[in-house]
Amino acid sequence: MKILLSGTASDSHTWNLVYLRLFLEEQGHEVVGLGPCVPAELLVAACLRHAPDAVVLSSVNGHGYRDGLAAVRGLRSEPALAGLPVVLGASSASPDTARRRTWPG
Ligand code: B12
Repeated sequence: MKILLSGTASDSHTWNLVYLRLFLEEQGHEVVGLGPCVPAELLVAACLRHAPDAVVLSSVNGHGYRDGLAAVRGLRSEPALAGLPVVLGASSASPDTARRRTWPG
């Protein structure tokens, strides 16, 4: 499976992305990594360019809800990406962000 891995717009943390990339590659997935601080417009452009099977978003700085909504709204505004599975995970270091969201479902 080709997975596009990305940090969220306001989040500059990087070790989460390094860890997740290694983990996903160990599971046999091809990973396209965009790095941290990725605005929704860049995420959308990268998805159109790379045509991933799924998007994994990582947010640990506490702004995952706001950033995640903006990212998913951006993706859903593109007809070609309207059904693309997205998972957003957050840090377990803070109870506020120890949540996981998936779209759709
Ligand atoms: C190192 C660190 C930094 C470094 C980052 C250096 C770098 N290049 O990455 C520096 C000092 C720059 C930094 C800055 C900030 N940080 Co900081 N940082 C940390 C710290 C100590 C460790 C993070 C880390 O690298 N962990 C190692 C990686 C491997 O683990 P991880 O990030 O937890 O990721 C794992 C899980 O979260 C999970 N996961 C992550 N994403 C996803 C996605 C999916 C789909 C799934 C399934 C799982 C998953 O899997 C990962 C691997 O196990 C944490 C506290 C902590 N102990 O966790 C705070 C922490 C994340 N930081 C925090 C904050 C607030 C900030 C700042 C806003 C501070 C400030 N006032 O400037 C800024 C952020 C600026 C920004 N724009 O984002 C808070 C976030 C609070 C919150 N979530 O509500 C934390 C939790 C500290 C705290 N307790 O307050 N930080």
